[in-house]
Amino acid sequence: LWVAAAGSALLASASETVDQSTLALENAITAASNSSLLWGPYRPGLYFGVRPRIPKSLMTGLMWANVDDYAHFKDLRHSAEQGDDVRGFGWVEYDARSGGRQVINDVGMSVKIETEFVKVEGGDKGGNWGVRIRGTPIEGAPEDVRTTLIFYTGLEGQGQLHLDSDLETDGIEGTVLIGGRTPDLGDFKVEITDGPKTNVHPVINHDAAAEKDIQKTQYVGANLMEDTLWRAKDLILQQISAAVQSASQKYGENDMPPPAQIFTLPNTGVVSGNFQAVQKTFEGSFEFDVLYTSRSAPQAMTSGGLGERIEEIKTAFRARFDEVFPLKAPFDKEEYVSFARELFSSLLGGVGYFHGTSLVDRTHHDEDSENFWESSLSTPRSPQEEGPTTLFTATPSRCFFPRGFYWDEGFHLLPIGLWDNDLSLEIVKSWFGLVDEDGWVGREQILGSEARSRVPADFVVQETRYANPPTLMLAVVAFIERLDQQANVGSEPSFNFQDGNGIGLSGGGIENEMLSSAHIEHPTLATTYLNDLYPILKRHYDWFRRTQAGDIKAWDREAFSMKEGYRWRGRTPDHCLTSGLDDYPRARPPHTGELHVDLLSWMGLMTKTLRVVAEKVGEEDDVAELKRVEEAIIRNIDDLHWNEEEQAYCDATIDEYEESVHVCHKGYISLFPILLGLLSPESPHLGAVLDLMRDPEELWSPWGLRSLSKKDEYYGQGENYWRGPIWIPIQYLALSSLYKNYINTPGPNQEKAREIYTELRQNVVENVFNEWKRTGIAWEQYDRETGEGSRAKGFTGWTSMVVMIMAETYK
Ligand code: 6A9
Repeated sequence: LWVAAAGSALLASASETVDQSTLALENAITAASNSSLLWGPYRPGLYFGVRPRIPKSLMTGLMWANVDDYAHFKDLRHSAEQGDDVRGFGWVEYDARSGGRQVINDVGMSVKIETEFVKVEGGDKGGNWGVRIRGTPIEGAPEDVRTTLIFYTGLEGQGQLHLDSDLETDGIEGTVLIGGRTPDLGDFKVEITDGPKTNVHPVINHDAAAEKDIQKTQYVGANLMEDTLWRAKDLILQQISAAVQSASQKYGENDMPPPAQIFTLPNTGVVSGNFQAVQKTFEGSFEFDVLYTSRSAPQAMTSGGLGERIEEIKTAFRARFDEVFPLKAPFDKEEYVSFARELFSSLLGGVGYFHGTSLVDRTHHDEDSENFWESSLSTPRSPQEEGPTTLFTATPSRCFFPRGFYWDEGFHLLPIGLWDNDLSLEIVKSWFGLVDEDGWVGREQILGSEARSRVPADFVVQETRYANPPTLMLAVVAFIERLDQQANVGSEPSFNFQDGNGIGLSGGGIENEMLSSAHIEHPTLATTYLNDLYPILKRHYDWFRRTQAGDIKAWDREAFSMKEGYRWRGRTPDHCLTSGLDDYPRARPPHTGELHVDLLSWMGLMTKTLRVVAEKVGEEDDVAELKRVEEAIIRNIDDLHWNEEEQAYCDATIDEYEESVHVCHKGYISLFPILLGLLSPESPHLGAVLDLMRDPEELWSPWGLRSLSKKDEYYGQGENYWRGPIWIPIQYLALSSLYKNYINTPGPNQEKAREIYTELRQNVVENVFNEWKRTGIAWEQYDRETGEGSRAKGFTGWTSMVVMIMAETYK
């Protein structure tokens, strides 16, 4: 049943298929293949889609629809969409190395779908995997609800697929087998079983039934052109509408066969095409398996093995979760535990692997001349297609923004790094692999046509002068802290590198345990990793300092600290998307003499991080220079941005009399020196900033800190995205910094800090939890006056950081 060896063209060496553009820190395919991270549900924009971390290879996906009537099929589920009538979906237990369980409460289709995904090591091609797909009528739906499901495999790049139907496994007919081979995966087979005998297939009494046996399976095969595989749903809808049309011609509207009969694939097509779809239709509850076996694996993936493995994973996941995130009172009760597990699993299950070209504008709009923002708004963009590149990353929201965002990622990596340090390093490496020769990396990674299809045209082009907060520094710091902790304690090591490859250029340093116990067995390899990272980190840092530099000549300050003032590029009168805080009010109109307090703070964090890495890799000269910059930044936070009258940190600009003035819109940006731990506990300004946080007329609400003060003229105005709503990553930064820097340092503000910490933690967790209970999901933000979840649904990106807040595992 294995596909016979193909011609030598198919056996091209693996390296030929690697993108030349991403060689910097990108894994070689062989390394990826050897690792336990090769396979995964790495198409997080789909409800379920497994692919390997190989640019062009095997892609799989799942679709389903209710077939009790003719109306539902057009909404055939495939990519997760914000508008779908789904009451929550996501992984409830998930580990990137072994697998887990996802639940999709599909109210619209009257069915709860579960996907239980497992991986089994073995052989030298990344091992086997399997998924059990289970359906149960949702509460209130009839027990005999009819559901049709389509599982497909498709090949991008070289290789072949071949379908064989009507086979028997374990004495049950109806198994379909797709055999295949690619240069990287070798030979493999994918079995789609018919599941246990308890499954019921609809019995069709209509005359048309005789023509087609829908008792077991249908299928269709095709040869798809390059880069069309991601439109698999269109192809299926096309097939089905042809079937509906021919039925209506034959039987007329009044004698149409039932939908379960009509909405079926034709059992024809190219059985050796690069796209093979298999369909099953059930009545009531059902389950069946998809089993992928690599020929190089010592044993085949079986339904029995899959079932056992699922149970093991569940038990191991729970035990490990309690260890990594020991939830602290009052959040240690059972209902909070399942909430926390689900949020974290969904974050981890949202990790994807992306490949494709990007649209980049390198023309450098002049933002250093007067009225620049008027001209840059009117100048047409001149995007070039670049790449292709690849990215391994978590995603903010699977149903709305299923792609990589630079500043979201640093937040994602904090919980992920606690769970699986090596995985977090793979992701960091992947992002730094995108840093270009100048040191720039695009804020939003929209790679390939599938990703592009989900983004409005205005947002697609990335500009090489535009930045975004360098949060990946947080992940690097967390890694170094784990390293140090291990060295100091000398107890149970806290993470792991294997087989001498390090995690650097050669890749392959990924452990192969079932659940990665986060420990280092070879600390020397950690140094290799940092050695590889350092030059890129430095290039990236230099890019920030060069391109986001502020013009501070209007500020009469002492020479030493003069240079350290910064300005986000990419401003318009109402927006500063590059800051991440989109419509947060800034100077009006934009000015070349503006200085942004949040950016100066980020530069402080970045400088400090680079300095710590420089110390680790022994770059003595850099250490000395970075220390000086760090001190200058800390001094300038006060010198340039503290406003005595307002008792707050503020942005600055140049007014119409060419005078330097502060622009004070109190809110998140006023907190940045505290959020990033740059304000000493002895600072004379600490008390005022804490008061601003705690004042219900300003930032304090019973659900968390508001993004903008209630007293600000822009509060709740306009688009109202960052003008009041409550955002979880900022709550995390505030809590983390209070906890680490201020509540344990004796002084006049210690009590205040402690009080804020305790209440804020309680408020934030309670609200995200209550909203999850009420709506079934995590939200992008929470209303400033009611606490209600709003904007993007299923936002299990940085909102999932509440898990760390519950466990008080601040990094
Ligand atoms: C819109 C619409 C189907 C906006 O979480 C990602 C980012 C954050 O980095 C940023 O701080 N979000 C925040 O202000 C979402 C950005 C989405 C932009 C693209 C596409 C999809 O239409």
